[in-house]
Amino acid sequence: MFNPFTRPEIPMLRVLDADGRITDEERKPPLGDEDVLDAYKRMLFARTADAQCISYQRQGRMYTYPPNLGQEAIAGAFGRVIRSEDWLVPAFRELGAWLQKGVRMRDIFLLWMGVEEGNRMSDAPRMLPPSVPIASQLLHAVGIGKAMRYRKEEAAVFAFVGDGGTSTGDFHEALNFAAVWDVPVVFVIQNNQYAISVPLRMQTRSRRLADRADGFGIPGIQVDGNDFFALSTAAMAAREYAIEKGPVLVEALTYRRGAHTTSDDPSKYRAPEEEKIWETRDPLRRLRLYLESKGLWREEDERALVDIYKQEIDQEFQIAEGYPATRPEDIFRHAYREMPVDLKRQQAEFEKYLNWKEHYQWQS
Ligand SMILES: Cc1ncc(C[n+]2csc(CCOP(=O)(O)OP(=O)(O)O)c2C)c(N)n1
Repeated sequence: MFNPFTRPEIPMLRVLDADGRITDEERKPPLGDEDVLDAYKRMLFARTADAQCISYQRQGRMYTYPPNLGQEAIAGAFGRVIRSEDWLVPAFRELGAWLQKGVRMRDIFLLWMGVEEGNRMSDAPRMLPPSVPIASQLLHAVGIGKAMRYRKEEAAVFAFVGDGGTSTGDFHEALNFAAVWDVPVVFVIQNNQYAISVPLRMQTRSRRLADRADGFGIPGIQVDGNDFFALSTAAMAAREYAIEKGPVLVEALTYRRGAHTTSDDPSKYRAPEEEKIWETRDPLRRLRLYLESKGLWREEDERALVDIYKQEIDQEFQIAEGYPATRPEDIFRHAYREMPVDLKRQQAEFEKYLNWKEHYQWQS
């Protein structure tokens, strides 16, 4: 019997297999060997910086950090495509894209040290600060896109969100109005399959998050989020489409190999077998195997470069550590030019509490 409710399965975009072999020559992005090598090095830098961040946090020198391990190809590929005239609207787990936009490591350290200046990202024009309230940034992205259309700018907005973020009202409101206004926004979902401890299957019945695009009347695609080549092809096409026509949704299917943040322990909610499977699909490993097979990269190159990167990153960390520490009143600054009465009251109360705490600690 005819079943009107069945829909065909649309394959995920993939170009590079887990062993670093090209499986779809036609969809390979137009990048030369030098470009691919450069992209790999940038991803390697991001991975090295990521590991250093976790180490600094563990030494008590940084408050918190959200690891990127396993997701670097997404930021690596999109970061290459995002131009200086484009806007980058981040969530908080796209380190490689921030770096390619021009953010300095010292600002990233300041950010996670709780120093407000880190949020300014002064070396990265057209980038918003990271957004901890998940998916709220998508509304800002749509507003920026509308302004760009109004000013007839030939550029795009790249807005990132996690799979958990797609369960929010903000996600739906943003995509709906993006579609209605034809704004030039590329929405990138980093589907790492977990929102902290909540797996995707407990958040949605959608087969693929990319399918959500249909409901908004915009194109959507699911891409292998550990495949630098497929991601690059999708990113280039998405930018072009967004500028010419309107918003697009890219779901990059990946896996967060590390913890949600340095305050999380994934062994409480994930099986080691699952983690092992995704280790074999690691995005850097895949691209490295590709480069090695072409004689463009050797293990010695990697070791030497990681040593250089570590030193570079450490120098930046020392600069960040040299900044004056955050003062309690900084928490209340930066949001308003004239602080409203209720916030002033909160600040006074907080100062009273700190005085009390200091006195109490001295006594005990
Ligand atoms: C509006 C809002 N609700 C809840 C939280 C608490 N929270 C922080 S991260 C997170 C999960 C985010 O998951 P996802 O969007 O998949 O991104 P990921 O952390 O996996 O990169 C939640 C619920 C928050 N930051 N903001």
